[in-house]
Amino acid sequence: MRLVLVLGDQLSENIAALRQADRAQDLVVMAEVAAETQYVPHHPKKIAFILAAMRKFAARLREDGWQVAYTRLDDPENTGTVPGELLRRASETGATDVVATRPGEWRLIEALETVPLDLEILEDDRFIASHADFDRWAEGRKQLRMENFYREMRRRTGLLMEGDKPAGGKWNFDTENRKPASDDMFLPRPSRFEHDDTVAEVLELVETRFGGNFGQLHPFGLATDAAQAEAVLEQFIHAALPAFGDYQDAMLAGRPFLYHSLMSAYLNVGLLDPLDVCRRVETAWQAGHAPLNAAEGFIRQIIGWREFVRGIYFHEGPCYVERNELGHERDLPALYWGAETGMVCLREAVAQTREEAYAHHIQRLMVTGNFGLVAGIDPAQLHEWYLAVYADAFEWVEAPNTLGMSQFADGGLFASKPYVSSGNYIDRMSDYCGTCRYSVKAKHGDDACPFNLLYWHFLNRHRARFSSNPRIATMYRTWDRMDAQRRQAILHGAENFLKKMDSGAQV
Ligand code: FAD
Ligand code: DLZ
Ligand code: SF4
Repeated sequence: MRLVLVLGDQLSENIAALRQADRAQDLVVMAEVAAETQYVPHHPKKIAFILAAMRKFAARLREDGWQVAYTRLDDPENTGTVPGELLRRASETGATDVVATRPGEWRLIEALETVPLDLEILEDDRFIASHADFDRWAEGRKQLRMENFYREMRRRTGLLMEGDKPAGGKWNFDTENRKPASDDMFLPRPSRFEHDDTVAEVLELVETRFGGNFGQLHPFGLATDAAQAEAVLEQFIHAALPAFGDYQDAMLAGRPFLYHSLMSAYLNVGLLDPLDVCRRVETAWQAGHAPLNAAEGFIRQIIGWREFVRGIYFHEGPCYVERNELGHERDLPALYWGAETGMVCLREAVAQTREEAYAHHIQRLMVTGNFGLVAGIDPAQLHEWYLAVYADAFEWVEAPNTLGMSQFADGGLFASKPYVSSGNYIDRMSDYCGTCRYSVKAKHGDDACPFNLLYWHFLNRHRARFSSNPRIATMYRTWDRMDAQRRQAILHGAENFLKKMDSGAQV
């Protein structure tokens, strides 16, 4: 008999370890453990989602004839860690061999490697590019750019290809995907699921144990099994995909989901298969149900960005998460944990994160991420925040997005410029600024939008690094052309704002 480890984000019947196992003889080990539920203060919705999905997956495996040793969080014998549970099951059964699928975090890979059992770790092949594929692609390249990698993935999968040419004659339709939304638009309602007995039981457990963590547990309507996740996919293709491309970057107060797919959490834990999802989206385009800019934009996020950031995470190794090339050391301000703020964009992004354990990409990148970068917040603290608060957050995908794409903490390994902006960008893409206590039009002075001040403060303090970057050199020329008094007023305003925020006062 062998032990077959299945982790909380490996909930696919097709996962490598299960494919290699023998259902007549082997024992599947699944465990809810303190170490995984506490390594960051996860949002209660995220914990409930994962534990409920684990319990339902274990039940399904049993129905399919597998033997499953399942540890519940409140099991008195629970050792509290994944390696501990493997050792406990080994001593109960006399098994010495373990087969596992490679975890998505170095932390857990390293912990597993210390287990004194005969452990075979298989590659997680739910991804299109293996680690070797990515390393081969990256080798010898001066710059690691998603766009080049994405084209290879298009060729490899044949998605949206006409022979060896991209469908529609272009690889990327991003320039068509930047429409701001208006609040009288018809928006699809996201699927919400009734609580079955498993979900109800898990919600009680999570309420008791993790009710004090940042985040609202109720109302809870996430999908917790493959059939429900499939319903989310169907609903997305039917109702949201046609407008997905156009409004991908838009933000509206009180409308957290817009035309986004809400699929990241389901993809990341294994309830949906990424290639299957992309093929279904391609079919919708072929059938004339969605325009090419929507289908291409969506498929690029999955076979492009998702695969690419995973490649980066494993290519760079465990120390990636410690990088801080810009030397940012400011503590994460309390507003990220819901302290009152007059900045409507941040208040909205944080409030919906607290309610939904979800924010869409532009909110993560251009609101909470942008603020972190221009304010000089310690990227390690931001990394921990993003890892904790989103239901889809696992280090392989969260860390490169936070440290690399959003915070430039890896020195621009794959981002060609830092994602910083003044308030103008947020104003163009959202309806936030109209009700804000700050004025997005004011460039300095007490009422000036903090992004307008901090944007220049950032460029000024990192001049040596960025002034020769062709993608932002023009901004330095604009700065240099401003009269000295105005520059002084902006920098002074930014310093005052940061001082106030650091003192704990409301900003
Ligand atoms: P949609 O907008 O509908 O996009 C479709 C799918 O494409 C997503 O479900 C996701 O699987 C994939 N995708 C899109 N963008 C990315 C990306 N940049 N990297 C990887 N996959 C992508 N995504 C996570 O899955 N987990 C994270 O922990 C995470 N942390 C992030 C942190 C920061 C600072 C930033 C800027 C982005 C982060 N992202 C993360 C990427 C992206 O924001 C989310 O995947 C997306 O918002 C999820 O919502 P959705 O499913 O509605 O996506
Ligand atoms: C995120 C998470 C949580 C909250 N709880 C568990 C758990 O109790 N048991 C488990 O096997 N996995 C859990 N996970 C997912 C793991 O943290 C995830 O497998 C690793 O971070 C690797 O990606
Ligand atoms: Fe955000 Fe500035 Fe707009 Fe206020 S004015 S919502 S702080 S961008």
